[in-house]
Amino acid sequence: TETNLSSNKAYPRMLNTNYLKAALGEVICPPPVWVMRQAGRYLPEFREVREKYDFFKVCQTPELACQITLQPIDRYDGLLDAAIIFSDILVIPQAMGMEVQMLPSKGPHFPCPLISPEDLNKLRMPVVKDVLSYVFEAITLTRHRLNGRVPLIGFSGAPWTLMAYMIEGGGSKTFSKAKAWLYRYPSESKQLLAKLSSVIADYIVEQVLAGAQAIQLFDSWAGELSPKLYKEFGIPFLEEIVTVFRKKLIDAQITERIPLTLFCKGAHSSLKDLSDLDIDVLGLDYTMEAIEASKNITKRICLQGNLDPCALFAETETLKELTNENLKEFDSVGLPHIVNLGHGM
Ligand code: 1CP
Repeated sequence: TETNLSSNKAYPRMLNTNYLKAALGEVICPPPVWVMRQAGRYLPEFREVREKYDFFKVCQTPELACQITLQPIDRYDGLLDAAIIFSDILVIPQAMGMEVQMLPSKGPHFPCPLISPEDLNKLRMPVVKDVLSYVFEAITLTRHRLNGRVPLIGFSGAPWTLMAYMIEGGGSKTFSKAKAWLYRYPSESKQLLAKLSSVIADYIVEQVLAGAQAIQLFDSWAGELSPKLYKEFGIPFLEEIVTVFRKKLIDAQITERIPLTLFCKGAHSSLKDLSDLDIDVLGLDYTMEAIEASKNITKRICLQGNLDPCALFAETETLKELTNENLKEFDSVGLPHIVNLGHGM
């Protein structure tokens, strides 16, 4: 049977469904490959577009976002098994009314981060379908332009990671401001996480309705929390998102199983709890071992990952060896595997 939305006449027929098959539980040989941040600064054609336009201007212009999404698919024609829509996790704080700038060589910057719980009153609950319509338009356009070559992945940041940016105002070494909220204002923190979860659930449902064939949630700063904090402030909100996502898809009469990936960087102690959620793929970061991870999880699920991105700096021969070792390790586990790096390129 054809996997996923391919029965929808509006979209081109899928020519490569290896990513979707693996995500939904099949062992594919050789395993499908894609790369987190595959459309990014390592590509000269990406840097050329970025010289002309502001980062968020690119995100907000469907034609440009589509063009960049296709860059690695065209350059590595036939070698990648999935595309990921070009955007950023920080479009959600923007949609909730916060200003976010992308500073050259510094990364994201919030001029007015959340400082105390009173600031929660400044956040608005957006009508996701309207405020983030540019993302959905980019997805629909890209789904058509991909012409069935590979499936299109949509994504969102996870609640804790987005909360961390909204309070820190950018990247951080210690995340002490965001973690201080969890200790000092636990109930207000949960209010914020619940608001984010509701927006995120709507956001990923709309991405699927716009043509995304799989979804990945990035909890990039999961590993900054103690296992106890992550169990209290991370996992329950992921569970809420997954439950609402599945329910809303049924309500929208999407009957195909839409593969959902959780990439919770550094969440070693929580792999079991994460695998218990109604998800399909668990992303492993480069500090995790497939064999060790497989011992922790309680049901058959696909594993994604996890070569260290910095291994790309090795000599070519060494990189080949490291890649082969990584493939062998996942192979020995016997679960379906999607090859990827253990964090963004
Ligand atoms: O200056 C530039 O040209 C921007 C570099 C860049 C790119 C290419 C940023 C800034 N974001 C992106 C795109 C992006 N971000 C994608 C697109 C799809 C892909 O090809 O993978 C995705 C999925 C993201 C997700 C994202 N943004 C995450 C989660 C993944 C991860 O890396 O952990 C995070 C944490 C962000 C925030 C962000 N955006 C950009 C930067 C440099 C950062 C990280 C900054 C920090 O370390 O705090």
